[in-house]
Amino acid sequence: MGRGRAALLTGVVMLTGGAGAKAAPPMVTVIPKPVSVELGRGAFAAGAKTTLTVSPVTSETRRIAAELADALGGRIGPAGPVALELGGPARLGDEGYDLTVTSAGIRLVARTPAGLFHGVQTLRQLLPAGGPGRIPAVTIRDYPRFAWRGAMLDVARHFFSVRDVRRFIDAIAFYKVNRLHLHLSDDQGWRIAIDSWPRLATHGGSTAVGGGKGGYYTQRQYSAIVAYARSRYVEIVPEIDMPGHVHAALSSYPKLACDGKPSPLYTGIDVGFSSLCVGKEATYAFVDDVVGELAALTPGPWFHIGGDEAAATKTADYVRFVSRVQQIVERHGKRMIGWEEIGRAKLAAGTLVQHWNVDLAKTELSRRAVEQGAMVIMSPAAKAYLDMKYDPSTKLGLRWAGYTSVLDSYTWDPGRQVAGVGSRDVLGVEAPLWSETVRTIAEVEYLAFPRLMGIAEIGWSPARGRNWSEYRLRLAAQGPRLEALGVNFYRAPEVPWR
Ligand code: TNX
Repeated sequence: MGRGRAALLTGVVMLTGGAGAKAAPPMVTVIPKPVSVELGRGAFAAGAKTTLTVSPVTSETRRIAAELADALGGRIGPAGPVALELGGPARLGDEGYDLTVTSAGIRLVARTPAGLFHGVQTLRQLLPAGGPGRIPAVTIRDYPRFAWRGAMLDVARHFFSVRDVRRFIDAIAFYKVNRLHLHLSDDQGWRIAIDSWPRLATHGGSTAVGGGKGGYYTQRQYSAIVAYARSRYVEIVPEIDMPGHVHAALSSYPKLACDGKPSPLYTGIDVGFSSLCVGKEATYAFVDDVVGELAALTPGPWFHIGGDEAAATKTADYVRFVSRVQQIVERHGKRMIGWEEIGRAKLAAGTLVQHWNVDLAKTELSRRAVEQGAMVIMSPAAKAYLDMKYDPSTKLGLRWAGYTSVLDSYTWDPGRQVAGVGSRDVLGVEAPLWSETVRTIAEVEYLAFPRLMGIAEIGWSPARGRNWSEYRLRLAAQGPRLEALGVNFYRAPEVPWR
């Protein structure tokens, strides 16, 4: 299978079919697949003497250039064969880049630092796994199909340290994922310090599923995550789940429950049994304080209010609650996001709704949100839920939405999930990782990789030109890269791993 050339240039594979199949041209192994790729002749050999220039020089563009210098084994200098430039054409949009590699040099052009950053990730994937070396001569034009390419980490069922989250951010940014949604509260744990309601974290954060010790982020730690994510062009989207999934908050402040009765913390994995008391004013003072503090710590424009599986809240109460909370979120300068159930309420235009349910009878909720002017983030559970088991032999994970193979998670289109919700209504895709069964970041990675890479590609690459038989070869070539990065992953049997 073209081993000769692949051995020379690790960023390239020959995509020939089985015996008798027509030879296809060689293809770079980059994920997500760029919009257009033309391979040239030869390669650029990067080494210790390679110098990079960057223009204009700002602390931000220098930081991006320094990352590339590090990957190439070179350094930033006043002149040299590798050039990073802002000021690209409008067609590149907010995140696109043009990349030209010849045997003489590299030119990377974008309109924004984010575009330069994405181009650097492409270059990292064109280098040999784990070290400097030769980059194939290539011309790439690239920009995303969707603005929102997200991952979600449930830090409530099990808690993950700042270090773990940073590590996850590094891995997702390598595949041009640009949102990290943090599910910060649930029945089993409250994971963010709120100064005006301190027991949420100190009591509500003190355990986890299975009864472990839990944990929470101080506001300073949360800000450090936000800043680190920004430096990788990943925007943090905070979620406080309400009016259901709130047992940890009710146990911390019993007055938020309708019966006002104290209750012990919960460490099981049931859903749908807790509710804030929609009729009490204290509830809205609480929501206002929590949204206010967290919004002030979050530079991104969104605030996710959850809103899923509120089985312990009457429908009329739910609808009333969501419209009041929507006003609170707006007052704190954010745009509201909710799981698809918020489609039952009256929504302001510009709201985002996150589609997740596999139950076809309920998909009309996302459509109802769209009819009110909302846009959709697509996270269909049977395709995009990273906590579903791969197959019957997978030990971690759940299976309520079915087994989700690497093939399943790659072969779907965000514009064809819900009747009445087309590509135009879709802002992008997101892959949630619920953590009932995962306790360590290595376990998170095992479920996320490689499925998240396919979802990143669905979010970034044009639908035309994507197909599994070609993707699996590019994916196989990413194995050594994930190893070099120290990212744990599942060696799915349907992929011919190198
Ligand atoms: C459903 S999907 C949930 C979560 C669970 C998850 C487990 C959604 C919005 N809610 O509370 O953790 O299933 O897969």
